Amino acid sequence: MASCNSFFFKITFLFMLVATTFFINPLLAQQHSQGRNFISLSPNITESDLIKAAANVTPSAKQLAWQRLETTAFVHFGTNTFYNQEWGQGTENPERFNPTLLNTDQWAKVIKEAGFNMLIFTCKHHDGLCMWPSKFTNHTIAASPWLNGNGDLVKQVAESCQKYKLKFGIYLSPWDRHESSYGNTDEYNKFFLNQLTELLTNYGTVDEVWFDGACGEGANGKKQVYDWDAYYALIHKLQPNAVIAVMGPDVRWVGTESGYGRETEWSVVPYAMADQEKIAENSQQAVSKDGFVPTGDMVNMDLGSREAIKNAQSLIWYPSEVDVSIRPGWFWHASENTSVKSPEKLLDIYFSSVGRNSVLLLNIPPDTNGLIHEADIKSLTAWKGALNTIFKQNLAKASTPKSVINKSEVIALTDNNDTTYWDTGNDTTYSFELELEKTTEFDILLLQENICIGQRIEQFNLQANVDGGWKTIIRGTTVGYKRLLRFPAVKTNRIRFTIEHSRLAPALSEFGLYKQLPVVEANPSSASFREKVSVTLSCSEAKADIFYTTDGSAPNQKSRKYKKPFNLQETTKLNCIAIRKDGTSGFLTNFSFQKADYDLQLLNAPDGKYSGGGPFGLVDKAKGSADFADGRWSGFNGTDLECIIDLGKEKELNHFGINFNENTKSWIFRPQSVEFSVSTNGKDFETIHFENFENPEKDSEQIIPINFEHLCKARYIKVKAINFGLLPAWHPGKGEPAWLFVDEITVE
Ligand code: FUL
Repeated sequence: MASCNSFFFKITFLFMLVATTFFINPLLAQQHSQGRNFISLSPNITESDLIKAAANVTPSAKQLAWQRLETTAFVHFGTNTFYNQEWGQGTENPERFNPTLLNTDQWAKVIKEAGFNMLIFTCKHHDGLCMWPSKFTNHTIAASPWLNGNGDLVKQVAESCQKYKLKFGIYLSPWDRHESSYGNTDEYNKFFLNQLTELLTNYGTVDEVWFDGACGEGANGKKQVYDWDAYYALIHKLQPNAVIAVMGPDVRWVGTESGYGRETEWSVVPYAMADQEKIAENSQQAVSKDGFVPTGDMVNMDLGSREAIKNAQSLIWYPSEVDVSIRPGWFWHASENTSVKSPEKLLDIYFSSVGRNSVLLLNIPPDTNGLIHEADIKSLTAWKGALNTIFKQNLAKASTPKSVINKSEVIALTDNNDTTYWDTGNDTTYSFELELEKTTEFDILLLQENICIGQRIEQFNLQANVDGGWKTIIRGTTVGYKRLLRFPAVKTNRIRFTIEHSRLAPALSEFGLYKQLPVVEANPSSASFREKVSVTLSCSEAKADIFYTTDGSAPNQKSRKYKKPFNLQETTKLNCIAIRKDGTSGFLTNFSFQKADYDLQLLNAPDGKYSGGGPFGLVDKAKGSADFADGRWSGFNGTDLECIIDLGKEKELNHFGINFNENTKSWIFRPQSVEFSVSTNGKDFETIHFENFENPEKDSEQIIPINFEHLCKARYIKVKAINFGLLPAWHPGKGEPAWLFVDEITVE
């Protein structure tokens, strides 16, 4: 077993060797005086010396402390909260800022209990209203009714952080849409430095300063040139241990605001990556929903591979931070109370941020009362509970070394200490075998490198001995501070871990095997039915029991236990949970089943991918949402909708309606026309409504509702919507067939 300190000499020596070929840039050496996080390279450097140099770039002490925080919280709160907007104009009236129940202890408590280690507060967003009574402008909360203008919100947040043992960070937007000096470069820089000085001197220790890249026009229409070097120098002087993030030298913006980092994430990158201009250009990219979408420079997929650093003039330790909001927006909006990210989504984000060598910065915005909303707390609590359950016990802990490593190295690898590690020395084979305490099922691999030494692992794999043979379970690239990988569950008592490629000898500090939460699945997972539907439940873990309710309440061990398939005869919200013998449980999962009031015959079936829950989905009273993939919409690819509803008997009717979903970027267009006709015998139909649609001339995303009144008596209603046809000339998919998306036909 080796430790960070005992290795210090080895590393110092290596560094001295490296330093004969490379030299330290004096300016940056000063900026990063606490670690060897910057190396300047000679232009004639050989490839192998370059790799050695890269392997020896290490985090500064403050970068290391920051990385170990793993999860940090953002709190966006200010004028925008009260104006129900994301970006203020700078003209907002401070009178509107009045959070009557504001309680920063509640923020800190919620954030601490959800496992976060730091809180970063938006002291001033782009609108310019300061959340502290700055002496350098009148545009502050002193001009608001909150606490009769005597409040200092930054002070309250800093004190609550101290009380709940959270580190404290500040967000101060350089872009200020209110301040009249903005755009008069020198004058505004002085103003900004004055504000920074207030924040860095009056509120105790500041651990992170978060600068955004936005640099828009000021109130006077001029563009400001920020004096970053002066800002950094001031921070170094007043709060030397604070990391400067995003538009700063210590912490790199991952490149998207989706919550998903790169699979291959290097903390050692060419120094050009720290170029503020490039960060600024890209930091206002559109939010991507599904993962990492690279769009250039800072947001390239590959920032630190051998290829990416090949022509670097200098290398820097510049680790990634993944910022994302728990809601669609950064500020609180009542309309988003129903779109708070689910605990499952937060867990996925955790695996894709912390588990990809990044620190997670999750935004949790308080509401207009000044409190974190219960919807966010509910999701955070379930997420934290899931993390506690999953990572409670390392299943590799009590294993026996079978080759290469010894017992004390197994202990080092499973002691939850990122500085004790498997010292591979000068070996070129980095592979070990372990016999697990017993035959075990696992589906998560956790790896950590001792980054005090550098980031070195380039490729690895995990194998399991199954049925007497070795089977590769998972292969990955970088590890860095922490890497988490999920894979289909495997059952074995023998595993082999191999580092296939590494820059110099790797220093693996943690190796863990874990099990994901049990998941309940329903077949069908949703349906619209006429008489009844038979539902089969299954669980990803054979030994866990499934409990369910049909009355909307949350199931627990006292609820009905699933034994065999059952029928549902009414519209039902089926809530399920899997509970293990030890009492730990998976997430609550819900499935919905809708009973349709009428028979419906579809003359033309929708596409299998968008069947809308079956034909009855069109009349099941469950309207499709704005999300065309929510399972409720029936999608017709190039074809028309034509259906006949049978009410069972003749009825007096007066209201009819139908909704279309238009999402032209996804090739979904409104119909050319829609026609309703009625009949008493199912043969002779009379048209009661016909409507043509204008062609869209640009991209559009909307639900198009058609409603009309017509008094009549009928048993059968025929609805026909003619597909848009081929995509128009302005569309990237021009000439291809359009989709027609329909949900909920109403007849009353
Ligand atoms: C962005 C800002 O424009 C957003 O409003 C938010 O503060 C986010 C964290 O950074 O660039």
